[in-house]
Amino acid sequence: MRITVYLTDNRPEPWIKALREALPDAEVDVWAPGAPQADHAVVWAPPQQMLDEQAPGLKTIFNIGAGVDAILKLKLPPTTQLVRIDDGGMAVQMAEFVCHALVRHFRELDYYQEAAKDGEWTYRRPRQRQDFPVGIMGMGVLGQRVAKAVQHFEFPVNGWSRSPREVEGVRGFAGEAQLNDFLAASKVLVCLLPLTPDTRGILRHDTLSKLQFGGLLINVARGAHLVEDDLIALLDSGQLSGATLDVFQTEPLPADHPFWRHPRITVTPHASARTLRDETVAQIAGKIRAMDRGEPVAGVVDTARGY
Ligand code: NDP
Ligand code: OXD
Repeated sequence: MRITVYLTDNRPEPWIKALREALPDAEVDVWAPGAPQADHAVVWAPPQQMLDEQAPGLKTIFNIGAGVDAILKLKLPPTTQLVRIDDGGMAVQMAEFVCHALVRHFRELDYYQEAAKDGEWTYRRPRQRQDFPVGIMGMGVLGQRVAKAVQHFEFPVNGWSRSPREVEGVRGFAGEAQLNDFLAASKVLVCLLPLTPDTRGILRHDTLSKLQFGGLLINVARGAHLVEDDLIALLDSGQLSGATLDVFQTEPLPADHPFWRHPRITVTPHASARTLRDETVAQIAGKIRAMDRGEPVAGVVDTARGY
């Protein structure tokens, strides 16, 4: 078995070493033009040339992230399966990140931090968590893990997905028809949708303004879900009271972008859930072994659906 590796923004050597250790029978090498035909490719943002050259015999493309929007911009070999990382240690990171943003906002920790700078011993009136229902857009692998974590803090949780999903303790909404009801039932909005033609620009004035007044946006999915100017207008009018943004239309976020300096926006550098090499390699190796046994694997992308 041969595996070819191409990882934009990652040093390939540690990945190749880890893949060789996990799959001792495999020949694993970095891809370069003219590389021999491989059975599987392990990639992040590969060049089109790699996919074209490898197309004839390539069985699987393993994308080392959960989101496949970038690779779906390329022309994929028609007979090759695209498999994404499902969880791989990202779900717990996402749960930590979202809970941190939520609790920081709900408990007004920024207020206390500012007061402490001046040595001020001062209280805010306690808020009711019932007044802060959390709406999670995208109830997949990550959204469900986030819902579970948020429930531990006893916030009401709403979930929105494409098809109806029953998740314990979560009020479920599905499809376009229930989007407005979902938004109206939520004050904190967490975006964990894949980026597809249906979800691009979904965080815009007319959707965000349906949230309960003074809401918080946490976008940890993709920058292109958000219409950036609409967010600034809603924050400046007070309709929204804050936003924690981990993903942006342009990454890295340009130094002169207004988000950096907006008093009610927190920026993190696409760091809410990092790809973890050991977990990812173990998952890929497990999937290759399962496929060799003829078993189905999780995370196979429906390219027509876009996720
Ligand atoms: P999944 O594929 O497991 O879940 C996607 C969810 O979105 C599903 O519940 C799906 O509905 C729902 N969905 C898709 N399209 C629509 C639609 N048009 N309307 C309503 N709901 C829709 O993905 P993951 O949970 O693994 O990951 C989600 C995204 O998080 C990734 O695509 C990626 O962009 C982002 N991400 C960001 C990271 C970061 O560091 N910031 C790290 C990792 C991922 P249904 O259940 O009906 O299929
Ligand atoms: C991913 C990401 O999709 O890191 O995995 O954004």
